[in-house]
Amino acid sequence: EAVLPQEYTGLKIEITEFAEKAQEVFENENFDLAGKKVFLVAATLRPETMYGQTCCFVSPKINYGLFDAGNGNYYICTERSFKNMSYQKLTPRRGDFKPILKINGASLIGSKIDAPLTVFKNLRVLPMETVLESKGTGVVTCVPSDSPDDYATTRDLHNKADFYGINKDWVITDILPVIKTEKYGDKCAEYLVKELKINSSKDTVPLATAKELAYKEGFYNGTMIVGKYAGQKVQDAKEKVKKDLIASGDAFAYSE
Ligand code: A2H
Repeated sequence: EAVLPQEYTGLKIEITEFAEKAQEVFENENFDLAGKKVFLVAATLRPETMYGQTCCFVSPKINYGLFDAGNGNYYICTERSFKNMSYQKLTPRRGDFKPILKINGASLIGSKIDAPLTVFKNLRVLPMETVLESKGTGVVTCVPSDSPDDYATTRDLHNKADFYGINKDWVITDILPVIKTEKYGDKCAEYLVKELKINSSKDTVPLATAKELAYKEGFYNGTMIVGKYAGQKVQDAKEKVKKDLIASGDAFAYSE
């Protein structure tokens, strides 16, 4: 466990059409969506990769909260993370972290979303079994170019859509190259998953190795190949993209 606080980018991913099960939850709880904007808040350490988002992951095992974030905005995230936000001046009232309602990750799957910066269209909420409730917001945005976990999960979802209870068409399998390194090319996650012969999103030990290698190589030796900072070092672009996302109201800095 890290001793220093970790600063995440909390990315606001708008839900534009809720899955039927989620709509039922809202109806039963008398929560009227009219005039409201609801966001899944994904916690990421790699804001510079957001151009390549292909879906947003929630855990079917986690009970999320729906929280009033002020100004007609509502967040879906773990209660634990909204509590932290409430002590970081990121919510309307310090120490107020009571959810309006609780909603299981499973009922959100299939919802349509709009994620900032991504070049892909028609993104969906999809399941990821390895999302931890104890870290970040419990919501993970999927970037298969640079995250071995995201790449392996996407591959599993596509190959076993029925098993996961999802529609195969919801899984975007295209990968946008975002960062280039000498060592791993321009899709480092795919490269490392193949190199380390990782067969499944549940191969936690080699996936941790792949994650470490991808992170270090990308950060120290990577060059951006898309977006406003194309041609710049990842080390320089990272903070700039984060600042831009915060300035446009699409994200906020969140620590834990
Ligand atoms: B990262 P750390 Cl492109 N459970 O964002 C499991 N994983 C979680 C999580 C949770 N509750 N909350 C966040 N994460 C993921 C992008 C990314 C990430 C890329 C490459 C590597 C990478 C797109 N997914 O993470 O344990 C989120 O995925 C590898 C470091 O706090 C978040 O950043 O170090 C990262 O793990 C935070 O992990």
